[in-house]
Amino acid sequence: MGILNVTPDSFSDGGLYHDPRRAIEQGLALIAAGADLVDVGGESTRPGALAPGVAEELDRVIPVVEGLRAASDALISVDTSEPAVMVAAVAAGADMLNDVRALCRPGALPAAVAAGVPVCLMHMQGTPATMQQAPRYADVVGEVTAFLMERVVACVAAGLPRSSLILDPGFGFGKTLEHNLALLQRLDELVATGIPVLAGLSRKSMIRQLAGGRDDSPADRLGGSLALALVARQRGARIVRVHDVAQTVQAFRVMDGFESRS
Ligand code: 7PM
Repeated sequence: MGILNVTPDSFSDGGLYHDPRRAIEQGLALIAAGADLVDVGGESTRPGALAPGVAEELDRVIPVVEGLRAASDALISVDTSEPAVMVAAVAAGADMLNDVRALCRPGALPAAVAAGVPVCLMHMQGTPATMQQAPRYADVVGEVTAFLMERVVACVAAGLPRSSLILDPGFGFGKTLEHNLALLQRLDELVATGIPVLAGLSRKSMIRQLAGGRDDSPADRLGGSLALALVARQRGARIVRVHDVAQTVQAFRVMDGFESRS
């Protein structure tokens, strides 16, 4: 899954939203680089970010979904928590929804049912504004898994088939380094639910923390992003959400070529 941010303040490739044509070109470049799906996001969930209004989010996202749909058959995912954006995005041709709030917002669950597409449910502790202030868990893997399975039950009860759900532990969303490491180390426990798992680790701060704590910029985290994408895939993730599609595809092909010859 290639990341296509259409926010003015995204931490690693902001500014594209000013011109939907540039965002569409960037999305097509991700597909050309080997992405099976493109995740279009109009709300920055950066720690401390302010949420855009619904009209603003629609304005950022919908023209890009329409443009990509007109130019490509690749799968289009839309990263949103807003019911109106979910409905409009699918009407514009999106194939999937990705909600960092796991359809918890009022109206989101019925909107996703009406949209009739697969949904990625992500775990987050707190809200983007405050989530990194003091993340706390007694048992992070148990609590994240329990939350996601509660959401699965709610989704199935509301009419979303279990076979259309994807689970994501939400790396960096209200988690310390220790929490992120436990979730990745034990990703197999989430995979064991039988529901496909998505992992988003690309350019996240745990890379800087693991690489020795040097201050860097997110775009300098390619090596670490590739390392974590390989680990997530080895632990059973079916989808990895990444900025650097060509490099990730190459890393996966090299790993597959190696494994098939050993
Ligand atoms: C600043 C900090 C900007 C973090 C953007 C982010 C995920 C996601 C995001 C994820 C799923 C990023 C995040 N992360 N959706 N949306 N899983 N399903 O690094 O990990 O792109 S936004």
